Amino acid sequence: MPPDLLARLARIVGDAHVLTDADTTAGHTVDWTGRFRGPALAVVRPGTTAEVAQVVRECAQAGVGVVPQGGNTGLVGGSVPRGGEVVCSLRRLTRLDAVDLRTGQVTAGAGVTLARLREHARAAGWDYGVDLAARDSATVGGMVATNAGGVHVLRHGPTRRQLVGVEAVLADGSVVGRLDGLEKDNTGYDLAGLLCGSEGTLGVVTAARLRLVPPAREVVVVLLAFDDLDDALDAVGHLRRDVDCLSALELFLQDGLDLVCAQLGLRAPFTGAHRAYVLAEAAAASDPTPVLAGAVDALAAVADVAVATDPEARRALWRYREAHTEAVNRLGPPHKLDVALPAGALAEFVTAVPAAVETVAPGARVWLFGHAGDGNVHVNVTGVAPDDARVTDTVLRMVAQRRGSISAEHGIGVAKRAWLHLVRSEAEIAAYRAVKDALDPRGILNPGVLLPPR
Ligand code: FAD
Ligand code: 2HG
Ligand code: ZN
Repeated sequence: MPPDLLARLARIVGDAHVLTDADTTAGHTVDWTGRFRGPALAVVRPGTTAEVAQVVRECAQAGVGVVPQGGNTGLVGGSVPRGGEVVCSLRRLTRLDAVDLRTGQVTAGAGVTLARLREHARAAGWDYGVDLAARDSATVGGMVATNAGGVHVLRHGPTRRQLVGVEAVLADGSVVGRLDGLEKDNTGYDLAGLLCGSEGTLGVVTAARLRLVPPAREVVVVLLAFDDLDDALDAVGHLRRDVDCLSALELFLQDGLDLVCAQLGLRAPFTGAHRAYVLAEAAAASDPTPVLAGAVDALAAVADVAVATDPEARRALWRYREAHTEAVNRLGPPHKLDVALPAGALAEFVTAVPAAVETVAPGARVWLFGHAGDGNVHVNVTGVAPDDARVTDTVLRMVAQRRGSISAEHGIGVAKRAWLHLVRSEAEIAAYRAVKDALDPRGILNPGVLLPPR
């Protein structure tokens, strides 16, 4: 590394935006879970796309890796340094243009948080189709880079579906991308689609042109208790069929609910204990309560029901589900295995995982919850050392045997890169390598993420 790299970076972004001391870099060098951490050469905070381009160019010339970082809420270890890279924090890219009322699109800088984006869209009479519990910190750049899913995938799809265009800085410092908002433009390769989900390994996202959705004016949430997991998953199918305005279908289990209530001091929603809970949300222009209530009445085997229509009561029901991540983290850094299963294998997988984990990590605790409507289960395991690979190996092999996905929505990061071969062929991994080598031949961008180092 040239000795004057930090001075060169400071000339680009200003001294105040090159952080090197442990106190100010601490929040950038350890991930949200506390499981992944590493030293950074510096944390650099560019304020414009041009500054990002110069920072990347300088680092490339110096042969120093760049770890793009947004809100640092990623859960697979991809947003923190591993060995003295420059962390490029995009949080100062907070451009948020006026909503285009004719197209229902908006251009947002990479550092705009999800909460601010949704508030901005709503103020203009629209909404944004992706929502997730890390909304106050997760950024547009991070959500594009991970193709973030969240609770409304069932209705609006993941981030990729909201994307009209992306502006990004490539590994050589060149700026590519289109923010012109053309809904139809079949000209060449889909660079925005390629950058989406690339986890900072192909380019640094600096802005995105996003498609908005009509706002949900009337919303109702129900929490359904079941004493049998198959009954709960059958209910998921029936609700999908009978409620055309469903916007979320989530799943959690009794031990997770107990943990959330204990850790956050919440009262349990029902007096009795149950095997599984399905949270269903319906949203429409006119009150969806009758259609959702009718569909719930037609369900067999519902053990208990809570209904919420006003915003505070809805938030209270959502809290039982959304607070799982926070509650689990309070037990110590978890292993997070975000997986998807074919519908027919979901119940059997959920039932089999705890015993399988017990065989390789006796005494470890398994917490299962997720987006039932998408076949997406979050397997969280606590009580295992951060670098113990046995649990990951066991669970991901179970997923692969059942023809599921080892990364439903969080990405591969460093946490799962060693298991990519379970679900991607040699030819597919070689194609990923070829794309990476073509766009980043020196391996500058997020080295070690997604593909194992050579
Ligand atoms: P970071 O954590 O900073 O980065 C994530 C990855 O993207 C890293 O690889 C990083 O290098 C890369 N990156 C970040 N910014 C850029 C950029 N501008 N250009 C290029 N690469 C970049 N995820 C879901 O999909 N669904 C959920 O429901 C969900 N719920 C969550 C709930 C909680 C409580 C928490 C803590 C996390 C949750 N997540 C969820 C994970 C996380 O919030 C998402 O992955 C989110 O998209 C990350 O955004 P971020 O800005 O924090 O990115
Ligand atoms: C969620 O759905 C997030 O709540 C986080 O994707 C999942 O904590 C997790 O494992
Ligand atoms: Zn999730």
